[in-house]
Amino acid sequence: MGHDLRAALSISGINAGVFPRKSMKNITQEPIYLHDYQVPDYLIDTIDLTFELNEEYTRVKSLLNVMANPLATRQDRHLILHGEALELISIALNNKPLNAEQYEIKNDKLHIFSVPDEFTLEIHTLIKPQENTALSGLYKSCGNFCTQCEAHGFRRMTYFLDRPDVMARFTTTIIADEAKYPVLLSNGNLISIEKSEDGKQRVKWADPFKKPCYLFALVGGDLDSVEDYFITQSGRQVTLRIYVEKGNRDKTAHAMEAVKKAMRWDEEVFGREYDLDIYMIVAVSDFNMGAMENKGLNIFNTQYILANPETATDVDFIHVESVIAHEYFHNWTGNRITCRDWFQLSLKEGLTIFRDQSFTADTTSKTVARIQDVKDLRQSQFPEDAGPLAHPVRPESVIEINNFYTATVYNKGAEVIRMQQTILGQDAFRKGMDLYFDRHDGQAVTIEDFVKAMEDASGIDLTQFRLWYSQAGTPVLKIKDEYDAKTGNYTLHIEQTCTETPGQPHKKPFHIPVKMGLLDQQGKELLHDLLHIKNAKEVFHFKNLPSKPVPSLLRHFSAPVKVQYPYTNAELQLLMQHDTDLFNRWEAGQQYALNVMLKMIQDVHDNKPLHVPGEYISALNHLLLTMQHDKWLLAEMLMLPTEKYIAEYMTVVDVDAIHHVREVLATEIAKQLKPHFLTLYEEHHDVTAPYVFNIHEVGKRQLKNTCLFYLMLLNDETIPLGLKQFELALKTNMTDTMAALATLNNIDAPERDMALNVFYEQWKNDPLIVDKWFALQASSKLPNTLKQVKKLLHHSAFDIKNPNKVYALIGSFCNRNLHCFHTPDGEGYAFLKDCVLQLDKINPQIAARMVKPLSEWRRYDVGRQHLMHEVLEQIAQSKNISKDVFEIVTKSLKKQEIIA
Ligand code: B3K
Ligand code: ZN
Repeated sequence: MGHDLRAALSISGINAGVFPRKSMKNITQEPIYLHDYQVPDYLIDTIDLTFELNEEYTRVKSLLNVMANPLATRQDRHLILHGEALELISIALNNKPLNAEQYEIKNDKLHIFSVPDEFTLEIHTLIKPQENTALSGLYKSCGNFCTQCEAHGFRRMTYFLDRPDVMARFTTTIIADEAKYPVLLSNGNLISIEKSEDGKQRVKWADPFKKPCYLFALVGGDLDSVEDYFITQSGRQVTLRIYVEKGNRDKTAHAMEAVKKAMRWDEEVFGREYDLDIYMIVAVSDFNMGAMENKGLNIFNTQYILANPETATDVDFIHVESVIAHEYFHNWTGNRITCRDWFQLSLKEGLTIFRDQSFTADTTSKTVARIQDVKDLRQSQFPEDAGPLAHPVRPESVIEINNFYTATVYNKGAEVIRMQQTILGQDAFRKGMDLYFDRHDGQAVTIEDFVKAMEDASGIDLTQFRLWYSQAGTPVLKIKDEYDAKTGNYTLHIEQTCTETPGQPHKKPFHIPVKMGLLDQQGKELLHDLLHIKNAKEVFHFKNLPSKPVPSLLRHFSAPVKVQYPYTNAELQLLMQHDTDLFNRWEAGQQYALNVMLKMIQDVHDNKPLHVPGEYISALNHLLLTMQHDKWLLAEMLMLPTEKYIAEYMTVVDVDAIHHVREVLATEIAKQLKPHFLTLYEEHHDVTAPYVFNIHEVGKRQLKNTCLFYLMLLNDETIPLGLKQFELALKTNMTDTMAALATLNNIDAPERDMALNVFYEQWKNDPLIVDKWFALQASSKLPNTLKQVKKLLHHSAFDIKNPNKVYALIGSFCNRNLHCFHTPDGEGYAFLKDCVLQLDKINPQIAARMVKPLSEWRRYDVGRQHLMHEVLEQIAQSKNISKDVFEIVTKSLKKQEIIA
């Protein structure tokens, strides 16, 4: 969800004569440090904004009530405000215009000299939203004005103290041509609407809650809307309104239900009620991330609002719900209580991810939701933690804060909250949350304040636990055991280690909560427990066990660590079938598949013939016969670990061997279990049933489509099956359409092109579906995929200024298509370099995100290392690269040795 612009690059198209272009000299590529934090010298009590929206320029008037901060330590009397790419028209202090000697603009800062203790400041600026391609600050999307202020977008509209610990009360007046922009929105409650004879409309909003400027939002456009209401637990009626671009009203029902579901859940589970009279969501097509939690006026990427059976898949439906829940939950964890500084980002993001994960677990499938959390963490956070961009959940230094909206801050941050819940227990954790809300409502606070509330509410000492916030890297637990048949004593030896990460060569032991259980050889649970690992080495004794047990370790993934325990295949099979912890059943299956594939990769390296063990196929066979009561989980258990996850287990990533072996194994599974897959497919494929979104139906569809995936690997008489599903579902059921098309996408046959063309013709007017079409082609395993991707860059539907299109086409290829991206000739790397350099001039945030796959260069063979290193160097040496890209690239290159 994820996901502003930095200073130095010129904002494309801004008139160099009027708007100052910055020279390289002004770029501050120096890091800022957490330990340098100081309270603001001045506070802003109120801000009264007026936006006059025009086609050529937007005029912003800002009236501030400023006062010296009694807690500040600085002695001089200068007020320093942030501002970027602004044309300053005038400044007046206590109603008197300032002359040129009284202020100075330098390095994106406005210095006002010798100010009094309390004063008003009126600032007029001009901006050009229509030319803002960085999508930070005020910009235009499909003709409508909208904003994105987190982290540093507000300073691109007016001069202000753009830091989260400066919280002000906002009133906003928007003036615009009523015919063009009938909808004018901002935070808080609507105060007045005035219409004038010149066709202009003047709308005033006031937000009663103090907030940092990153939570400011403004929308001006011609939008459709749907309205509903919610009665809160205390009986207040809240108006709910979702605004969408014209013609999309029929795709908002699911989102509206999700809002109500999230509101109810937060009341029931955390006792948190909504606080304004209206809650508005606006969905826009051009957005850098998933969505933004602006107070009372969330702005969303259309991707996370628009959904109906014809246009959205099961996974889209689930994402809409969880992103809506996430942004809504921010109202308490982020808005009412915000971050003191951006180093504390995980205070709101880790906590809010934890809250949305808990919501999804409660409202869908607890096990599948957890599987998804863990897959996300392993796919994106583990590699980050193991590479040159590794940073603690609370980073200590940052060049560009927008580079820190990472899987570590978000997903590992959520795991750190989850571990506190596990250590304290549900009840004490809830008391800790209540205390946190009571103590800090209306404040900008730190991660330390959060942990302290947890400690105070529970009486549990979290001193050692705090290391999870300051030490980077994924800890590894090496676990060994022994059983004494004479005494019945069983012993677990657990050793924790954590490898070096940038700036942190040595790690102290973490406090790791390990949920575990012991099963007997028949699969019966003997006991379960929560072990606290606090030292580098720990020993746990279990008495009176009748026979050597099988340990079920790290149940429900109770800590973000890697476990190494020498399971036999028979033990893994036992866990797959009997573990009372359903997450660990899945985990055992993944471990089993991984063992099989790693052995096969070794065989490839040793030039030995590949062999798929019969017991593994039998284990899957057994699943198919016994797990049908939980179809969604069964579907998950039938899926092999991704190529990226397998790569995590290799010292030198061999992309070709990984790809080959995974294909061989999947095809063998398909061959041997074909009759089962066919039967299950037929049983669950009901073409006449209308699409319904509930967990039962999702489970059925996921299972059926997993069967289809395997059957289509057989490349034989099953192809018509996929084609038929594609044709029947095309206009009514996007889940089934995409599942079928995804299988055809990897087959080098005329049916593939035909289906892709039919799909495009059917859906070419729906941009989100065209994104699916781009993403699919970029994910194809076929050897000409890069050529195809390059061709698609010139397709009329592709637009490099639209982040969704960039993610779909370039992102899918470079991030997810390991096999095709890493061809040994380095063509994929050169392609990515060209894209990054082009994107950096348009939207540095997106460019910095795209360049990340190259940071993992040390993981590959010497040939690929050289090629990846070379393109990183070329990017680093390109003229005028943004601070965003600069930070990622220089950190990636830092240790320049090539590891053979
Ligand atoms: N808080 C925003 C992220 C803003 C990213 C700025 N580069 C979305 C979210 O996490 O809810
Ligand atoms: Zn968030």
